[in-house]
Parts: sequence; C-alpha cells; structure tokens
Amino acid sequence: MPKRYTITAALPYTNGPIHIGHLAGVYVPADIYSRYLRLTGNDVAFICGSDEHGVPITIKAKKEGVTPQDIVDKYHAIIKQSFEDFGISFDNYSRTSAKIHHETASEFFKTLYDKNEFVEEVSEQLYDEEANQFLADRFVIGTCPKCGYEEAYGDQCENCGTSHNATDLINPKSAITGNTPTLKETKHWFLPLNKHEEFLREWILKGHKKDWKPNVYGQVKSWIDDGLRPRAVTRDLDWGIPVPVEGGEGKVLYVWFDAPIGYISATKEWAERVGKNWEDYWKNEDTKLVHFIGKDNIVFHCIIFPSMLKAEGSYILPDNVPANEFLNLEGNKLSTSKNWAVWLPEYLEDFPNQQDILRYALTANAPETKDNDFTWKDFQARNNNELVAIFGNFINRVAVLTNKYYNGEIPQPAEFKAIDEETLAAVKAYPAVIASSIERYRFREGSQELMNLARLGNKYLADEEPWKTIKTDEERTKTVMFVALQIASALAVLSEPFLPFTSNKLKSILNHAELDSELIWEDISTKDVLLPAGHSIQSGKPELLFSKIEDETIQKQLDKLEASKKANEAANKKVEPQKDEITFDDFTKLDLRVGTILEAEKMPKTKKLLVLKVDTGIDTRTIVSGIAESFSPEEVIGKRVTVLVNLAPRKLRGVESQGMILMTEDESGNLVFVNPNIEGVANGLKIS
Ligand code: B3M
Ligand code: ZN
Repeated sequence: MPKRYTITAALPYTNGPIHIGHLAGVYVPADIYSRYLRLTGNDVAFICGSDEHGVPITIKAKKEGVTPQDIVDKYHAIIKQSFEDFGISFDNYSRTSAKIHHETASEFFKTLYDKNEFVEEVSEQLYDEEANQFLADRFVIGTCPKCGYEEAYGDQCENCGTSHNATDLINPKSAITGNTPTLKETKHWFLPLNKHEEFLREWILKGHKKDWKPNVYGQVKSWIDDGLRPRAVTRDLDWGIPVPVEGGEGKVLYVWFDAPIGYISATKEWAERVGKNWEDYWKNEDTKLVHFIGKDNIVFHCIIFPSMLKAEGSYILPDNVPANEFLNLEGNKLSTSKNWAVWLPEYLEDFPNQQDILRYALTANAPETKDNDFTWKDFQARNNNELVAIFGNFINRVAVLTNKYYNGEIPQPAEFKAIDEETLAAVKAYPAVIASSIERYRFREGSQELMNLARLGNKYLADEEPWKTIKTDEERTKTVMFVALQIASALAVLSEPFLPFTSNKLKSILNHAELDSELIWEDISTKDVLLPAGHSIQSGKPELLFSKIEDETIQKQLDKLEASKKANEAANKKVEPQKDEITFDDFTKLDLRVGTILEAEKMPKTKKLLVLKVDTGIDTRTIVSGIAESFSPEEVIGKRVTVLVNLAPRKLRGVESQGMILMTEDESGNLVFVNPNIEGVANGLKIS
C-alpha cells in the first residue's frame, strides 16, 4: 500500500562546508530511503534546509570579521550545491533565515505561550563581564556533569551526548574571552520537559518504539529514566528569531527550538510551490514522519521536539528516528576545526563525476550500529574490487557483447535451461530483499545485496561463457545474452537509491527511455521480461561505469591529510611569550661553542640524566644533561652540539656539570639537539 511520508534530514549548521561524516551519517541514508520510497510509488516529502541560527554561526562570523548573515549566505550556497552535486534528492532545501520560517517558528512559540505550555522564570545565567554578554550554548565550555569531558558546551556534551543547562557545567569558561563567568539574572521561557515525561515514557518506552535502533532507544530511555527538567527555549543573543511575546525584547529563540520547526516551514514552502497541502505531511495520522540525524542530535529529536509537537497539539510525532553513530577518518575523529575531514567540494575537485563511489563506500561502511572508520584504502578497495570488478565489469561485458554479436539489439532467446530459469527467479527476489533492508534502515546490508545481484550476473556470464558458445551454439548464446540483459536492466532500476548517477548512465546504456513504460521497482519481481527482444541498446562503445583507482591517487589523499595534521599541530603549538629585553652586553656574556659528544652513560638511579664527556674545543669536560628519556647513550655519541661553556658549574647527584647543551623540542614534544650541523666546523668555534 503506498503511503505518505515526511522524511527529514538534520539541518546542517551553515558555519562551514559539509564533509563525508555528514554524508554518511545523515544525507546518504536519508536519500536512499527517499528514493526507494518514491520508486515504490509512495508520496514523499524529503525535507531539509540550512540551520542558520545559533552560536556556531556567530562565532564563525566574529572570527572572520564579517556579519552572521554573510556567513550563512556563503555556506548556504556551498552546502546546497554539495547536496545537489551528490544527488541528494530533497524535495525542498530551505533555510531558517527564510521569512516563512521566522513566521512559522514565531507562531509556534506563540501558540505554546498562549496555551501556557511554558514556564516563565527569572534565573541566574552565566555572564561574561568583559564581553558584556550572557553565555549560552557554544559560548561556554566546561566539564560535563555527566561524563567529565572537559570541553562540553553549554547546552550539550559532544562526548556523551547529554543535553544540559549551561549552569550545570563544572568550571565553566567563556569561549569568547576565556574568563570564568559570573551569574546574572535574566528572564527566560522554559519548556517543562518534566511535564511531558509521562507522555514520553508511554510513547517511546511502552509504545511500539522498541523497533527503534538500539542506540537511539537506549539513549532516550536513559534520559527519561534520569528524570527530565525544564529547558530554556529562549536566549539573550542578538542572532536568531526574536522572542515574539511581551518581555521578549532583545531575546531570541533557542536555536534548537527553531531549527526542528524548520522542517515544518520547509514543507510549507515546498507545498506552496507544488500546490500541495502541507498539513497532510504534518497533521495527518496516516503520514509517516522519519527524522534522519546523527547521534548527537538524538535528545532534540526524540525528547525536546516531540514534547514541543505534543504541547502544540495538532501535529503527528515521528515514527522513527534512525540516528547513526559517528564516522571517523583514518582512525581519528572528524573535526572541522582541526581540518581533519574530507570536504565534499574538495572531493569533487579530486574525483570529478565520481559521486557514486563515495556514496557507495560510505554506505557499505556506514556507521549504523557503531562508530566506523573511513579509510582511503577501503574507498579504493570498494571501488576497485566491487564497483569496477563486479558491477562495472558485468555491465561492460553485457553491453560490449550485445553490440558485437547483435548490433545492439536484444536477441530472441531460445529454450531456457534450468540455470537460466533459476537465475531469472533469483533476480526477481531482489526487490523484496533490498526493500526489506532499506525499510529496516539497514542501508549497508541493502548495498551489499545490490552488489550480490551484480555478482549473480557476473557469475552467470562467467559460467555460461557466451564468448565461447558464440562459436559453437548461436541459439544458446542468444538465450544467455538475453538473460544477462535482464539482470543488467534489474540493476539499473534497483541501484537507483544507492547509485543514482550510475543508475542513470546504465539506463541510457540500455536505452530504458525507449521502453513502452518506465520500469519501476516492482516490475523487477513481477515482469518476466524487462528488456524485450528487439529493443536496442545504445550503440558504440559503452561508457565505463567505473574505473580503477590507482595507489598514487590514494596516496595523494593520504598526503593531504598528513599535511593538514602537520599544519594543525604547528598552529596549535603554544609559542611562549618573549622574555624581557636584554642588552647586547648581556648577550655577549654567553659563551656558546660548537662541541662534540665523545662519551655518554646513564647517571645511575635516575631516569632523566646522562653524564656526557664533551669536546668543547677548549677542553674535554663533563656535562650532565637531562636528555635520557629522549636518547640512549649510544645514540648521542658523536653528536655535534651547541654548548654553553661558561655556565657556573653545579653538582647533580654528586657529579659536577661544567656547562649546558642547548636543546629544543620537535612537533611531538621530543627533545632535539640545537645542532650546528655545519660540515667542517671545528669544535670550540664561537657561536655569536
Ligand atoms: N544544526 C546540529 C548539527 O548539525 C543541527 C541539526 C538541526 S536539526 C533540526 O549537529
Ligand atoms: Zn558528557
């Protein structure tokens, strides 16, 4: 039975481009789901937009010395383009700075206000005296009261996912000035989540929500079990949607209050454009509402937003919230600030027109039940061993042979053998198998089933060897090619949710547009013939669907990451402030010489000290140096070093040290010699 679906994908913050983590966690799975539902005849509204309010945007604007509006305009355009480039098939991609959103969110707030669903309260909030500003959300960093993570934000800990009030943070510090905040009174409107606890318990814990993913259900259960508290839904900020009620002057809605309403306003905008009734998608019990999000957004979509919708009273609640875990990159957490990411615009520069490889690699390795790692090696392997060697290879052989033997025309099959019947029957089973994976939000499983269909085709050709039978049995060859073409056609349709670009190319190779009616998902299992005898495929050499990725290409990506790690380390290196000024005479008092370490041994019973014999050019003397944790005695013998020779001798563990060897640290904090490193410089030469 076709149904109506409202499918939302988390609204990305417009403070930077998007990267593979966003794609893998939210947008690719949401797109697979939406495309599949459309292909199976459902009425789908696939909704997203830019989240343009909130502190991250203000912070970014401050950093770049521009206005928040400049920031959101810039990144809205970039993000929207990335989604288009990657074939994310939103019905509407809106933005929360749109007028329709401001109106919808204000109205929503007013409705709750009029229904007395808020608690209005003057309370003490964190305040930065120097910046003259209240500190909420990402303006304040401190220790998470739940897990002890030291860089938790005012509204949420990114480590354990807990959402809290800024005043709950231990040791809060202003993200603007670094100061410890003071407390200052201010009025806010609170959503009393405690009031909705019973409903949430009924709806999620006792209701049918046990079919939610265990990570989502588990998190929600633990929050409800811990007890819910009122949450402020307004803020003392100047960037956002003004609080539309008396006493709200100078305050805005909390970004997490307005952002999910963005799903509603984006639906309205779309419905107006295409002549539909938006309320069908939000207020009709027959509509299935599904939120695709990352795991850090669970509390907002499973507790706060449903409480808002329930309090408003006329909306449906989500049927499922299939949140994903996080994707890591080459073993490390993806990070915008550390530039540890693969950004979509950059990917496309390096791999033009190869969106489907990334979509496939991210789906085949999606972080569905646990955090997962994206590696460039895996990306290469998914492409070379699966997309090229199985899928692409099969299609290429089918297209080339059809053109070669039959001038591109599907041959009339002769008698079907058991293997042919079995193969065709196996193909017919795939729509249901893949559908079941998708409907259970198991997209990686679905992608592997799709690959199995290509495998089936590949194996069939390899076993039946039409390139051999063509010389001995023309009728048999026709049957085999006919069957293979049916498999290719099934692949063209069933790959669409996962590999939309490939599906399109394949449909043109097979000339699907020339068929009497467009093939849909269901046809693959119900129709005996997908491509009839006599239908012609595209003539000429078929376009290759995929091509091999060489090691050098992958190495380039790894080098790029390495470079960004280095740059980041260098940028983060704390440079100590300059010391007090000295005179030239002060400087000339230092007697620095080039020397060579002749002997070295560990100072007994110490960890750090080496006793060195150093040729200073003046003499050979003993110097005790604290370098034993970085160097073994053997390693340092023969090293050219810089020696401060006129330092007053001092005794260390009973050994008199007559000078000092100059050292510094490398990027990882290891000691290194300040090495004169000049060939042919004699010991004893002065450094000045
Ligand atoms: N803007 C948060 C995020 O990117 C966010 C989602 C809003 S969904 C309504 O993590
Ligand atoms: Zn925490």
